[in-house]
Amino acid sequence: MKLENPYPDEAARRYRDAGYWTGQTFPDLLATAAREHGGRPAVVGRDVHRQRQRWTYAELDDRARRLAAGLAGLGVAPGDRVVVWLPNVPEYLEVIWGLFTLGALPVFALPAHRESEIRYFCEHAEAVAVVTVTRHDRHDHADAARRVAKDVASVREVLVVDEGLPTGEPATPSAPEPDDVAFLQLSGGTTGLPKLIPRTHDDYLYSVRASADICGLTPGTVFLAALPAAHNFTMSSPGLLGVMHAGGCVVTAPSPDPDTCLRLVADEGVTIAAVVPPLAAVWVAAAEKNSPELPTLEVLQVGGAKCGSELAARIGPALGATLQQVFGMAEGLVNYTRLDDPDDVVLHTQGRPISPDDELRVVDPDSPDDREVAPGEVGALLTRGPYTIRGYYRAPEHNATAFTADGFYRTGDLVRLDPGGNVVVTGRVKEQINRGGEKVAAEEVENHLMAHAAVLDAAVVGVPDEFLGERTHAYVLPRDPDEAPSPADLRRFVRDRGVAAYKVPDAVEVVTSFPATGVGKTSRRELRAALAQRHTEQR
Ligand code: J2J
Repeated sequence: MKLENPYPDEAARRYRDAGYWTGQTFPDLLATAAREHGGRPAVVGRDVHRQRQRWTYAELDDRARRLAAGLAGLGVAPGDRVVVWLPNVPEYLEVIWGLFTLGALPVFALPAHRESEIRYFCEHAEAVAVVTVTRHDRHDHADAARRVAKDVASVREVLVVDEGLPTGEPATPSAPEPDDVAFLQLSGGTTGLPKLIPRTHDDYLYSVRASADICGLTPGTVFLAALPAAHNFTMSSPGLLGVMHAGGCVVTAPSPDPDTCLRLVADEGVTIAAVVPPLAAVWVAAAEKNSPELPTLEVLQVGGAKCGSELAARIGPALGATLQQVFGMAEGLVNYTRLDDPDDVVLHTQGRPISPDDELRVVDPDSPDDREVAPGEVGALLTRGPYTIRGYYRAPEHNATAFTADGFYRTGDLVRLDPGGNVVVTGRVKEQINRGGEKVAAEEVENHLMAHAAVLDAAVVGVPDEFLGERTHAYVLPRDPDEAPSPADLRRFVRDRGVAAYKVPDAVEVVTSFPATGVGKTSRRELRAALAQRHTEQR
C-alpha cells in the first residue's frame, strides 16, 4: 500500500540524499538483528500463560517466520490490514514481526480499547483479522473481537494468542518497497472518530534509528516496556524498535505499577524505561519510600504529557537515573532532551527535534494565514519533516484542515522555542484532553453521551487534575430536566457502549443550560472554553 498523501518528490529526494531514508524496511531490521545479534536476548517477559520467556533474536526471527507462514496459510496476504489488540507480552513482538515478515500491515490498537473502537478500526482499515487474547484487564477481548468479526465483512479471522497461533515452515520475509505503508498507528484524535496514521518503512525507521542514536542504545541496552507496547512512544522513541535496531533486550511489563516495574528494573538489569508523568510520579514516590537498589537504570524517559519541573527535579535523586523529556506524536515529530543537556534544559523543556530537517513553525493561532509569532513567543506548533505524515489514512476532509497547504501538520500544541531551539509545551489549541498521556477527543465522548435517548446535548472539557494533569468533565443537557439521567447512569451508558475506560468521563454534571458564551453563533470551541473557564473559577 502506498501513501494517499505522499511526500512531494523534491522532499523525498532531499530526505534520501541526506541519508535519512536509507531504503531499510521492517523485514530488513529483523533480518539484520537476527544476523548480527542472533544469540542475544531480544525479549524477556511473561507470556500469555504467565510463563517467563526469554527469546533470542534468532528465536524471535524463527517464530516470526513460522507465524508469517501460518498466517499466509489462513489467507492473510501482503498488504492486508490486521488489528493487533494485545497487552505487553513477548508474543506481542512475535505477532507484529510475523505480520511485518508476511508484509501485512498491523493496526495498533491499545489493550484499553473496547469493542466499539476495535469495530471502527476494522471497518475503517477493512482489516482481514484481529489478533488478541482471551481476556485482559477483566474484559473478554476474544468475545468482543468475535462479535466484531461477525458484523464486519472484511474480518475473516480472530486469532487468540493463548489458543495458539497458526504456524508453518519458516517463510521467506516479504520484500516491501521502502515507500510502502508499513502499518497504521492511532491518533489521539480531536474529532468524533479516531484517525489512522499511515507510516512508511523509510520514514518510521529513520526516526527509530536516529532515536536509538540520540538515546545511546547499544546491545547492552535493556528497555522496560511499561506503557502499552502499541503506543508510539513505547514502540519507537526509541522504544522496542530502537532497542531491536541496537540489538538490545526488551522486557515486557505486565503492569506499569511501581511494584512490578521497579522489581523488573532490579531483576532484569533494566537500563532505560519510558513512562508518562503520572507514572513517573508514582515510581518516584515508591522509590523515595523504599530506596530500592537500581544500579543499572541509566535513563528514565518521560513524555506523552507535560512533565512539570518539580516532578522532573525529583526523578534523578529518587531513581538514580538521568531524566529525558520526550515530546512526540504518532503523526511524526519527536523531540528529546539530550542525555548531556544541562539541568535547566532537562528540567524545564521538552527537548528538540530528532532531525536537522524537522521544520518547526510557531504561529499565531488566531491568524488565518498562519503568521509566525516573534522568536520566543508562544504560538501554535506546525511541523513538517522526514518522518511526519502529510495526511491521515482515508480522511480527506479532516486532512484539509489538519495540514497546511504546504504540508505542515497542525499539531494543536501551544509551544515556545527557547534560544537553543528547545521546545517548551505550554498548552494546546486542539479539542483534545490529555489525561496523563491518554488522549481523549472531546467530540468523540460527546457523541457517545448524545447517543443516550434522554440527552439533548453534551460538552466535554478538560479540568486541572493534580495527578493526571487533566481529567474529563462532561456537561450534559437533558431533553427533559424532570427526567434527566443521573451522572452514574450516564457514565455507565458510555462504558457500556464499549469504549476504553479512559474515555468515560471522570465527572458528569447535568445542567439545565450551557452558559452563554457571548452574542451570536456559539462554536463548540467557545462553548468548551467557557465551560472549562467556569470550572476553573469554581475552584
Ligand atoms: C507535553 N505534551 C506532550 C510532552 C506528547 C513519544 C512521546 C510521546 C508521544 C505521544 C509519542 C508531550 N509534553 N512531553 O508519539 O513518539 C502531547 C502533545 C502531542 C500529543 C501526541 C512519542 N508528549 N504530548 O504522546 O500521538 O499534545 O504521542 O501533540 O499519543 O501528546 O500524542 P500521541
